Amino acid sequence: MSKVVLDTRRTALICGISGQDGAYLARFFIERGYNVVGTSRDAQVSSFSNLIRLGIRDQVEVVSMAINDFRSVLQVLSRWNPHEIYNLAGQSSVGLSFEQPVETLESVIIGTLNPLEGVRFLNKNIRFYNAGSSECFGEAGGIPANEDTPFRPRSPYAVAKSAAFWAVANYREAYGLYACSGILFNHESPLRPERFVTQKIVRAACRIAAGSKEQLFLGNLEIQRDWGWAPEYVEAMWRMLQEDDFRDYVIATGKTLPLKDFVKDFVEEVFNAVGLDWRDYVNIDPTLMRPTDLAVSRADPSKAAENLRWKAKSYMCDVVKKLVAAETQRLYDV
Ligand code: GDR
Repeated sequence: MSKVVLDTRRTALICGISGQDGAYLARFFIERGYNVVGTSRDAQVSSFSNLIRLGIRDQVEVVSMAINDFRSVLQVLSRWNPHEIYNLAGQSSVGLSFEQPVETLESVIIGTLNPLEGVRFLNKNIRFYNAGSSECFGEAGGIPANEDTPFRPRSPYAVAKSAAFWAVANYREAYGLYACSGILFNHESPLRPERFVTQKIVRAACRIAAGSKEQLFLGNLEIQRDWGWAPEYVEAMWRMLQEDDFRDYVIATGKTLPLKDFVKDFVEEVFNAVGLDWRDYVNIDPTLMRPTDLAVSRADPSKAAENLRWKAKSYMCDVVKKLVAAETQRLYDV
């Protein structure tokens, strides 16, 4: 007689598992014994290269879900009945949002409302994490932004993320949902595509060091960012959902220095790490500049340290070292 084995593990549903954060979050949960279900718009054609790179593809159940289609969201929630949902889906490039504003607003705003509605409709005890963004703060005048800093979004992406943030806050207040947003500052890893500036710089510098004759074209170098290490940041997401008091948190290193941490400093660190002088290879291409950009992005993550007991361990220099080491290894492996 066959025995029915009940799976008593907690189930985490990761919406948007193909991206950098989805992959690291999946690995974090697997290490903690969770049952991990990940969604992608069409799971049959997705390559899930990030899950493969982390060696966890076969430990994750992947399912198709179009997050901007309520029926699709409802079906997945009913079928898998997750304890925790992490909404990391939606268009995530600020630069691309200027070219695709409608897709950005739809995928982020409708893509947040649909799972919120699904939770409200099916099971209000499901805990819901939403990926917020430091872009919502806009230009905060050089003052480190915290949870009380007003939003002044300056891109279609930031407008969308701000609306999604307030939708989450409203569902928490109006319907008592266990829902919150992490307002994450930039967090990097080798899993990022070259669309983002850190991997664009690292991959080009490593190729040049390996003999490529190319030049690197960048937009605005006079931009300051708070750069952290993505694998550390996914733990903060999880910690937020383990709290009884549901609230939103700024997640960042908080360590930007007034005269450091600009794109040009990042470029210099990377080229130094591979033994090259960046001035010989980097050119400015004005077409890569955004119609509006944030010159300075500084964070005050002290609430996360206090309440979540979470602190970033890697700062910009550590991030550069790890990215260069990973890319050098990758080039060596291929
Ligand atoms: P960002 O990341 O917009 O901060 O959003 P990105 O790496 O795209 O840009 C960082 C800064 O570098 C400047 N820059 C360039 N950017 C790109 N992509 N390519 C270039 O050639 C280039 N040259 C200069 C940009 O103008 C920008 O100021 C990231 C994303 O992960 C979001 O999803 C997330 O919400 C925020 O971080 C916090």
